[in-house]
Amino acid sequence: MSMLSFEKKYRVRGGTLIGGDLFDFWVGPFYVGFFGVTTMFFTLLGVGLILYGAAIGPTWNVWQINIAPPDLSYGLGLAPLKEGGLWQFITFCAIGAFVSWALRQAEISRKLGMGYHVPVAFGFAIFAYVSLVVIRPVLLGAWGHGFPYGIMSHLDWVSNTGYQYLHFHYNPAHMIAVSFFFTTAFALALHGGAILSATNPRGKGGTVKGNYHENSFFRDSIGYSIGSLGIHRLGLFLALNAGFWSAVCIIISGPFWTRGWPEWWNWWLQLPIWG
Ligand code: 07D
Ligand code: 07D
Ligand code: U10
Repeated sequence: MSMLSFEKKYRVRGGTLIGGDLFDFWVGPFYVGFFGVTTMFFTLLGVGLILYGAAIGPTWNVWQINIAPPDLSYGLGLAPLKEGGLWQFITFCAIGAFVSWALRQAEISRKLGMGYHVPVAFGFAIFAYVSLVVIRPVLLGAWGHGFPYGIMSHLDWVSNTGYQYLHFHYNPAHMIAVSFFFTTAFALALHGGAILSATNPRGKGGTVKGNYHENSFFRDSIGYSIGSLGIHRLGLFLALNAGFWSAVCIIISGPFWTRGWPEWWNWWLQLPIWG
């Protein structure tokens, strides 16, 4: 919850990208701003359309609700509402809401005189989503290649799409993305462990340790410490790469490689060095 007693001095006017003073205020703990209003607008409209889609669908079971993209035969055209048009409308609202959210983060960063690292990072997540529902479908020539909106149905899509390429684990960009996801979790565990172990000394009355001890721990154990700012740079780098290579792995599947992914590795067998 917000701590208004000392947060007041951080609630400064200005720094808005658009709208001047018009929406430059807070509601409870939330900064509003022009992009807060557009976030709310797209979110309410999008959620309303999902509820409408559920209402005209066969089930209210939250796991089974499904709003499917249009049939491939509609290509890149607009489909009637009940035949995928809803999905198209919801996709538009989702992108509107996500981009508004990133711009609201940028306005808050400006107000606080901070860098744009957080909105840039969220931009990578938006890129991954857009790669699934806009970039790849456009490259393949039909909105029907987007994933359906539903908790279980989107899992079916991932599985089906994966098996279309026989064995998705052989997709080299998928390998890079997966390795970055694993490394991100590993780095976060090391960092969480290092900070907590330094601030929670063993035994009652022990002194809280800091930077030097954290550095020494990693020098003693692996011969090198990346440092306390460095680990945050590395964390951001790893996480952004996880999202980036995910987007790459799905964009290349279909538009740039149509056969099974295991076959891609034939280049290795065809190297001239095998004689
Ligand atoms: C913990 C932050 C909180 C966010 C949460 C998600 C909704 C959806 C909508 C009923 C880490 C809120 C959920 C608003 C409700 C309707 C219509 C973030 C945290 C708690 N997936 N996915 C999940 C989304 C894709 C995949 C869970 C979204 C791709 C697999 C949740 C998107 C592919 C598995 C969910 C998206 C894919 C999941 C938990 C968008 C490849 C699971 C998510 C907008 C990326 C896991 C039943 C989580 C699961 C899961 C949401 C896209 C694969 C429902 C919003 C198409 C393999 N996904 N997903 O914790 O249990 O994220 O599924 O792109 O196993 Mg998914
Ligand atoms: C897209 C989410 C963006 C979210 C946004 C925000 C809200 C608001 C509100 C909570 C990208 C949404 C916010 C809605 C919520 C409130 C209040 C994130 C996105 C903008 N795979 N695979 C990946 C692994 C297999 C396949 C990525 C592992 C099988 C396909 C990642 C394994 C086959 C696709 C990954 C494995 C297969 C992927 C997902 C193991 C199936 C994709 C992460 C151990 C038979 C997808 C861009 C991601 C992709 C993807 C990991 C197995 C198929 C690298 C670890 C072999 C078809 N897989 N996979 O992208 O790249 O996050 O999407 O087996 O399309 Mg895979
Ligand atoms: C980090 C860190 C660090 C910290 C940290 C953290 C990273 C340095 C110092 C942060 C980390 C944590 C707290 C840990 C937990 C976090 C996670 C596990 C990540 C996942 C997070 C969640 C699941 C929570 C998600 C919650 C969200 C997104 C909040 C939801 C909020 C809303 C729905 C409201 C958003 C507000 C908006 C958009 C603007 C304000 C608007 C209002 C208040 C509503 C009023 C509306 C208006 C005035 C506009 C009206 C709208 C109009 C007119 C349109 C209407 C149109 C129609 C058509 C109807 O590194 O260490 O510690 O803590």
